[in-house]
Amino acid sequence: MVQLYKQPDPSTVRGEGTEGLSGPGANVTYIPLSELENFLQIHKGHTLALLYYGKGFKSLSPDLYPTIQLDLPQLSSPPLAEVWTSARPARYYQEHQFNAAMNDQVAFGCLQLEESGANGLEATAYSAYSRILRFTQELNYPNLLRIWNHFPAINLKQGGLERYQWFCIGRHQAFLECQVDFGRLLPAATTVGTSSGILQVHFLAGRHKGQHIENPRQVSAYHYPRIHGPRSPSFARATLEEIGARKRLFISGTSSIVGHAIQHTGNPSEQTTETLRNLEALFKHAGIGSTIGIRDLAGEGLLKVYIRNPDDLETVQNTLDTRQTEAPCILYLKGDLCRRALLVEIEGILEIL
Ligand code: 3EB
Repeated sequence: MVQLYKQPDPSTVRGEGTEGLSGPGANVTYIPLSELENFLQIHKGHTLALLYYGKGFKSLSPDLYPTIQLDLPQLSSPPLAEVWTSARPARYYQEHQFNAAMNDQVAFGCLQLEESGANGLEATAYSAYSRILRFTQELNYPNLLRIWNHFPAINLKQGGLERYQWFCIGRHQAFLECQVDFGRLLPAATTVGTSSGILQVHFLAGRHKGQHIENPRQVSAYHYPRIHGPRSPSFARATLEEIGARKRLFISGTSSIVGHAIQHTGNPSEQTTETLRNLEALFKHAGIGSTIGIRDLAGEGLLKVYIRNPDDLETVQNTLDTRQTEAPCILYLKGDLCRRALLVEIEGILEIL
């Protein structure tokens, strides 16, 4: 059985935010809500973004930095928040529906857009991506490293297509206009449906290049055949960031898809195991780890596990063998995955030492 390894004592990554402790670029950690206020105090002026998962949080921040509340209910406890910080002091940027925080190496940005007009989600996704691409060019963070997309009713059919497919069309069009080869352009991503809200897109971009990696067990998403939608999903399976001595792998939402077909319909345990096989193949292909399990990878990581049906939580946890992990390193979230038959999806950030 593949076991997910444990994150080292978080106190070692909660220091004063010096480069030695927390690395260049951006740092990310999950913090129990009970410790959040203190953590934000310590990182005053160095916070890049704050993410809440679920509903009804009272924001602690003065909203200088992107604060994002995603209606992806947490299935495990204690409830956690996700905080991105910077060793160097952060600068902040704001325009209509768009917040960003940056240092001299990376920018973390967030767009929150109401769907409007006849084309709704397609046009809104196009607008979001056009603005992100313009922002990253103009402020000189031209390399996208990681993107997350969230919107409600992702599997709902509207005008002959599912909303996810409309989203893919708008996103694809914006990337197409860059006139850059998709294999070099597209970063790791996640697209998971929320229970409520508007279109929320957040991203990390850098002055340094990321290396985008595909999975030999899976057809590249940007080459998916048209049976999955008129425009293919625009993302890489992973992006490897190298900044100074730091190496970090941003792993896209990964699920029980081999080739381009879903495996194990209706079986959450098998889907989880298939997902782990995909992750192992990805790691091997990226030259980190091999046939060994995730837990054997040196370093530390953060994982998000999205589950469609909360009743599957225990099954998924048992299959991952993480029930004993008293980890603030795994967030279990209820989310709607972009194809109806998908029951579980795993994404992660692995620090490679
Ligand atoms: C898949 O492999 C599963 O459209 O941004 C995973 C990660 C998935 C990102 C996206 C979709 C996306 O096709 C779905």
